[in-house]
Amino acid sequence: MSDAANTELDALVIGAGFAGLYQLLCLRDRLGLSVKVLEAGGGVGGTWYWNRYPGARCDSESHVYWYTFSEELMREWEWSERYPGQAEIMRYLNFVADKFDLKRDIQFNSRVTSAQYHEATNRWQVRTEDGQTFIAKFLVTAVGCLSTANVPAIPGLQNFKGDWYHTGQWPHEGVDFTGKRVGMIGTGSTGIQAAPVIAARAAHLTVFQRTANYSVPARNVPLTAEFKKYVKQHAGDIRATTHQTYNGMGFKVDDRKAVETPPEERETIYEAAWERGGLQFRASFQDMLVSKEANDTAADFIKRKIRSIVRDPKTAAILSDIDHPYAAKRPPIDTDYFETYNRPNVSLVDVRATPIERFSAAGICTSEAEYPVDIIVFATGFDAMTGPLLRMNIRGRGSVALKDVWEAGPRNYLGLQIAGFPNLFTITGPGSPSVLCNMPVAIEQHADWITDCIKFIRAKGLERIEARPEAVDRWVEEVNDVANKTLLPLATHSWYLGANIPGKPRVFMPYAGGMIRYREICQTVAAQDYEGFALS
Ligand code: N01
Repeated sequence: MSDAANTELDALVIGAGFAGLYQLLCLRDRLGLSVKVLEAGGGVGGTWYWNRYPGARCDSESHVYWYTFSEELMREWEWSERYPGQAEIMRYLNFVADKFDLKRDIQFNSRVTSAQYHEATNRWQVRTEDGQTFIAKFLVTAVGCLSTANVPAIPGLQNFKGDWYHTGQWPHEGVDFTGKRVGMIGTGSTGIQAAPVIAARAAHLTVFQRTANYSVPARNVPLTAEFKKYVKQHAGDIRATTHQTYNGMGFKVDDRKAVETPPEERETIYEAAWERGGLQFRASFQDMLVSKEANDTAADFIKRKIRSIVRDPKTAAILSDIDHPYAAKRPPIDTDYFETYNRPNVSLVDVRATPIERFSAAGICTSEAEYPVDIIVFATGFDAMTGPLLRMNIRGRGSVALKDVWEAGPRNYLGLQIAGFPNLFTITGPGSPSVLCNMPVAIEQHADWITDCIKFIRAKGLERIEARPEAVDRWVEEVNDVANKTLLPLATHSWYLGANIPGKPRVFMPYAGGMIRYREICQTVAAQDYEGFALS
């Protein structure tokens, strides 16, 4: 611990996105702790700081994609569109950080490279890339679930003479596609958002699709003055609704069942949901994510829509040849995605049939052909959920490495604490609803729970909290049980299962029991003096 900048704190938070900002506010302003946030980026924003790719926009509607801890803040801020775009979210998070004077306690451009728990002192020692060391009693990771970019290890990228970019590490100055031949790999939520915008500027866009994907129109629009007024007047009601819905959204899942609804009526319901647009499509029927028969009706509807939009039958067949249940992978929403394939400057390559084998100096080579391009866009996703935690080299009691403890997959209690890692809290970690929930709702619940927990520890004159191994076993079982009651594990190549990263253990990572159930469990645990945790 001999480094120059050896700062001792009550709490250290890693990450200055939605989670880190609110956790800082809670611990500093409500508990009066000395707190610092270390952030790898040059500003606040987290995922939105890095994901500046063309078309980047949230899929939660703006009136629920924000903090709700302050009704004053909810009345002060005004969103301009149905879904907030990346730039507007950045303005919002900067507005919040400035309003609550948060930036003075955030150290930017500081990537954490190790975090080590010292038993003798009951302190965490955290190091940054530039060699600084920080000492803190409590360590909170607010590193996001989708912040470790996955650039697939396809040979030859170093030989490629053009430029390449991963969407999750997009240059701040932007990329000029004018007159360029662009090859984009990946058709997840990101690729589906980026393709129409790139196609509108590039000379030619070739999309390389491995797994065909569903998408429903977002139907983004500017918000009317009337709706903005409604949001201001009903800030409290909107907050209450997001606490009463399965996934923290502003809409409820309908009570009716697809399998019990006559086909013509079902078609009318899907048609209306398609026209309304957005993630609400999956709320059309309550059995959509638990019954394959019900899900097939939604899948069939969307596949027919794809075939009716895309004019070239061969392209339409490749796009609609979808092998997993609807919404078993994260369901994208889009603006003119399938319509983009009707443009003369867009083509699709099926890399399931003809895999990408290597990059050449000129472009992308599949088993069948070489596609010369000037720019390659990797919309290839992330080492999700565990990736951002494991890359920080976290070591707990006895210097045991988190990567060894999680060798067979993540194991923790409530998604919040790991046995053997005292006083370490993970916001939206694996085993929490996180990515299956509207993120700010999940984040506020976690940060509030952690704040109450630390308050309790201090009030009782305690020093340490640590998940008990038996509580971890119980929680892992609960996470598996609730996932197995749904169709979610059936998308065997999904990042929810870690299947997008070669060699990663296949474990269903998020908690699929819903935010309401999760919140209740966390409340009960706290009310029972933190049952399942060892306090000392
Ligand atoms: O990443 P993904 P993403 N060769 O992992 C393909 C959130 N998000 O960045 O399916 C060829 O979903 C891969 O193919 P396959 C949201 O939670 C939200 O799009 O593995 N292809 C897939 O098509 C989302 O789910 C918003 O076969 C390869 C794609 O790359 C999450 O972020 C917007 C390949 C990756 O899709 C991640 O989305 C954007 C290879 N070697 C993102 N490797 C909104 O709020 C990967 N692929 C709207």
